Amino acid sequence: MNIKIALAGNPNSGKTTLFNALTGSNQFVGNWPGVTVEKKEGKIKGYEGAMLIDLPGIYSLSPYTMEEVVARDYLLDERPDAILNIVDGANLERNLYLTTQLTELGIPVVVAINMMDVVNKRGDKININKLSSSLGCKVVEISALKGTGLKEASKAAIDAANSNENFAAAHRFCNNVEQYINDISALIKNKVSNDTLRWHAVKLFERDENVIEKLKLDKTSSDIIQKIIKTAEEVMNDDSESIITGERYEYISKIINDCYKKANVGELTTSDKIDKIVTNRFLALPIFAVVMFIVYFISVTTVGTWATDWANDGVFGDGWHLLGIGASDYEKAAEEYEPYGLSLAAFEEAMEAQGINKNEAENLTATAYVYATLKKNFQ
Ligand code: BGO
Repeated sequence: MNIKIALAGNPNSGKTTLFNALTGSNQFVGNWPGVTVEKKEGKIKGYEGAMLIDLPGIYSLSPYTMEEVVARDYLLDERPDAILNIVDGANLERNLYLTTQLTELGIPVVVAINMMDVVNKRGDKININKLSSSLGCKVVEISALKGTGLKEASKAAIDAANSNENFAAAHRFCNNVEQYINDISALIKNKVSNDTLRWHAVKLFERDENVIEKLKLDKTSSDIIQKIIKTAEEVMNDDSESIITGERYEYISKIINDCYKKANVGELTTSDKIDKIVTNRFLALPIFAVVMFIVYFISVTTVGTWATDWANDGVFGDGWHLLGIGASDYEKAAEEYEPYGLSLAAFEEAMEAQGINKNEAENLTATAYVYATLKKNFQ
């Protein structure tokens, strides 16, 4: 049994932690072809022949970043047997955007809701069964950090990879958009595999340049697709990409309403409470001014003065004294030199009174200098 499972998820969703936990030390690190994006593969522990491929962390399957292009090219061209989609349960709404796109690829998807330790600590509840039926795929709860639910996640991914059933997304756009997608699908059905038909149709509707370039459609089909998109944009009063994005978020927000129950609905977190005060339209500027004054005050008095004095006198002046260490030696030596310093100052004062330039005095011998001083005094 040789199966390939792609691990996909948002940056910071815990993908690396999960990858390391599932593969242990069975890892191979390289680069994705032609780009400097790191590629990691590893054998899943306990499943000989099951390879986990760590895709770059991405927020969507758009063609805007190198990571997104690498991930979607892999999913479309290599066709892994399953996708293990790691989702940050503490930020479910944002993370599910990618999930809505992954489920359109015709590849079996298993969603692993990570950070369940954080979700449980907050007292929030996720209805896994409802979420699973809304997304149309298996959903498991895990904590990659604590190591909980990992066996269930890897088993679910292996089962999905071995299932020979066709995988189809549960999500449907509104009737109008579905009609436009179906019309585009009819035009390209001979150009792409049945599995990826819906994904390609959605991408063409969004005017995805990479897909347009790859499919190399004839002029008639391209013109018809452009007409479909223009009609959609006129009817729905928005550009086609925003129409799809808006529809996805509407679907996600319905899922969140149905499946996610917050423990402290309406209660503000500490961070929210602070935000409410410091971003208040009347208080924000005075608070900013007070903070800036405090920063200025501290930097020119107290801490600032201590630091400057220590740097000037300690580091660059009298010698290196850290927290007084070595200071007593310095003070003893300074005491010994003090009479010489005072004598020198008195001597220089006398020279000045006699109109003798200090620079000239350095060129005179002591006798000559004393003679010159006396002579001046008695003339
Ligand atoms: C730091 N639970 C909790 N609580 N945290 C988790 C879990 C989980 O189940 N899974 C992952 N994390 P990555 P990507 C960190 O690194 O795997 C944490 O980008 C820190 N680091 O430990 O790197 C994980 O690969 C200092 O946290 O994610 C990591 O997807 C303070 O989520 C972070 C706090 O995991 C991202 C956290 C110096």
